[in-house]
Amino acid sequence: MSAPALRIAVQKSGRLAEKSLELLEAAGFRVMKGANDLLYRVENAPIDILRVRDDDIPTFVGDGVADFGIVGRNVLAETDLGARAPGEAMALGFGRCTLKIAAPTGFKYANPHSLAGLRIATTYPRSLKRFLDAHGVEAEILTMRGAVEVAPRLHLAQAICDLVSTGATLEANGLEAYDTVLESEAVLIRAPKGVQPAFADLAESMLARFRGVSASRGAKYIMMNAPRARLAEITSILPGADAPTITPLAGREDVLAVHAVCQESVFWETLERLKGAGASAILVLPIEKMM
Ligand code: PRT
Ligand code: ZN
Repeated sequence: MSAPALRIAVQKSGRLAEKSLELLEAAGFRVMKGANDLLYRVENAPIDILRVRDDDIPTFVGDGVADFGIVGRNVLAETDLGARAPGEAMALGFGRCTLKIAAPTGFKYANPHSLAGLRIATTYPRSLKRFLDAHGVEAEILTMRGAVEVAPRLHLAQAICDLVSTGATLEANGLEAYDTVLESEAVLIRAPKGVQPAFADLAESMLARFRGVSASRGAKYIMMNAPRARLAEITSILPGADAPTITPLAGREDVLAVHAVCQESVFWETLERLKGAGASAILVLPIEKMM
């Protein structure tokens, strides 16, 4: 028997596997990739990482076999666990994709009612059914295990409902995307009855660190000198910054130093606009940690 630990279920191999371990590492948990393929340990905290098929993660968490799980929102939405359904604790910002309605190019799609009476192939029958019901559309759902994108060409269905990220798969199959059924990304899910009491504090700290990792990913620290007279204009250009720090510069009455955390991307255009507004010595720095 292993020592008690907080248990997190992650995908063993696939699109989310590596990024899930990277998140734990970025949060300061040193993952030991031991001989046991199904279970990794964390060296510096009592955390066990269960490595499983992504489809099994909601059930593991729902049943309390794991306290947390990292899985695509699309998989969580498709699992029907009733009262045992895990809750989404936080969105993690990777594994982004969209569950879309698609049909052969040239299909006259106006709105969901264009699907009435048709047959739609998908590996996401529950999510599709919810979408159709929400729009009061009656259509036949053909559940497949994979290769949904070939269904129209084989005359198995007139439309499909599938995950799209770059759109290359749709294009290669002569299909075009229309309505969005679900916006997905990797999410942290937690057991409905809460974590094991002995690990409640550890769980809280892990969540706070994950939030910090997610927040710091796109964020930048920006510093510049700004003419006092144009301060309002300059701070209004800063993307996603609340309350910048403004400090005087030694021996300069007319110029101030402006420091701010920008939550959104800082583009070259932003820097050009700042310069245009009189800012100088502009520095943009990555942020490693944030809490
Ligand atoms: O073995 P296991 O069951 O664990 O893995 P899996 O094969 O079921 O899942 P995997 O590893 O393929 O995907 C895991 C999760 O990654 C999914 O549940 C999504 O949340 C997320 N994700 C992000 C994607 C995509 N992007 C994606 N593009 N999952 C699948 N796709 C497929 C899509 O189904 C389609 O066939 O990629 C194709 C489309 O990609 P584009 O780039 O051509 O549009
Ligand atoms: Zn799967």
